Formats: sequence, C-alpha cells, structure tokens
Amino acid sequence: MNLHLYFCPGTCSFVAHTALELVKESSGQDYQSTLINLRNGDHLKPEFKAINPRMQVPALQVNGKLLTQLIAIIEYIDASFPKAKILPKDTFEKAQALSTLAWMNNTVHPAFTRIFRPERFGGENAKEDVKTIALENFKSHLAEIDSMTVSKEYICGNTLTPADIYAIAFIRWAGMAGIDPSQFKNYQKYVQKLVQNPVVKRIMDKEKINLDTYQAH
Ligand SMILES: N[C@@H](CCC(=O)N[C@@H](CS)C(=O)NCC(=O)O)C(=O)O
Repeated sequence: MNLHLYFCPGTCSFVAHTALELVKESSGQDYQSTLINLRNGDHLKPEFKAINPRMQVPALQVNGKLLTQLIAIIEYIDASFPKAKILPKDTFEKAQALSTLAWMNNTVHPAFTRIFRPERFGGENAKEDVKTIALENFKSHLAEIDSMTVSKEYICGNTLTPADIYAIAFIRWAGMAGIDPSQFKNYQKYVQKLVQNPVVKRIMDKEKINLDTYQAH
C-alpha cells in the first residue's frame, strides 16, 4: 500500500503523522511524507491545491486517492492496521475515543483558529472581540483537558489514543497564544510524560517541535 502524508509541523497533521509512525513501528508499513509550510503559503499553491482542493493539512493519499479530515484518516489507519492499536478494540471504548477526538477537532481546534485567524470570523472592528472570546473558550477547553488527565494513564483510559497526541498540539498552541501552560498543572505534567514515548518523540524530532512554545504576550 502506498501512503503519502502531507503535513505541516506542529499542526493537527501531527496527530496523523504520529499514527502513521505507530503503523510503521508495529507492521513495517512505511509512508511518504511531504512538508507543506502553511506559514509560507505552500498550501495555497496550485501544486498542493491539485492534491487537496481544500488546501489544508492533513491530507493523506492512499494509493494515489485523497483522504482528508483527521477523524476519517485516523479511523482509516486504525481499520487498515489493527496491530498499530491506534484506537481501542472494544466497540464502546473506541466510540468514546472517537467522541473525544471529534470534540477536539470540531470544538477545541476551531476555538484556536479564531485566536490565530480572527480576521476570518469578523471584520476590522470585530477582530479583537473574536479573539478575546475565543481565548476564553480555548482556555476553558484546556481546563477540561486538564481534568481528563487526572487519575488515568491516558485521556481515554489505559491506552494511548490520537486524543493524547492532539492534546500535545493544543498545549503547544496555547503557549504560542500567550497562555501560560503552567496554569494547567496536570495537563502540563501529562504531556511531559507523553513526549517520552519513543514514537511521539521521533515525530516531534522529525517535525522539529518541542513543548517549549510559551511566550507571554
Ligand atoms: N477539520 C479539519 C481541520 C484541518 C485544519 O484546520 N488544518 C489546518 C492546520 S491545523 C490547516 O491546514 N490550515 C490552513 C488553512 O486553513 O488555511 C481536519 O480534521 O483535517
């Protein structure tokens, strides 16, 4: 099978990237990866638009066919490579893991998008308001994730799932947005443990990212 991931370091594609690395580790199935630099606008160039007309990462090509949307990508990888144990096997636990992942993808992530790109959600006069409200929303989501990291080995129970990897991305984004991660004590401690995982570490090294993103604004 030919798998080709288009990713941008530290973005939500980090979750798909880590899942593919877990597949490689468990079954030897390799994948290609191409860095699309969102800061440089690589995603808006015709070459990438021809690959993913929505001009977003992650984009996964499976034998040349396009699959977008992180949740669909994760579900596909999990079903195709069960040995990688991307999602729990128990039907209800799997549904819960997908539920948490969906909440992250459709609620937490868009809150950050409004902080980072407020101009997409309001004109010149509304931009600051959009950002201020989104910051409060994002912080409340981080507090909820903080509570998910107490007294359990992983967010979804006793196995690592894509929700844990997304949680790493969010706390990095928080730091970039000027949110001091040390106010989320359990969460901060939790991600420090997660990044010791050799596969997570390998992808963080490959993407050249770390947890040290906080800059007071
Ligand atoms: N719901 C989408 C979200 C994808 C998304 O927002 N990707 C961001 C990076 S985290 C992106 O490509 N942004 C570029 C843009 O929207 O201009 C998914 O799950 O794939």
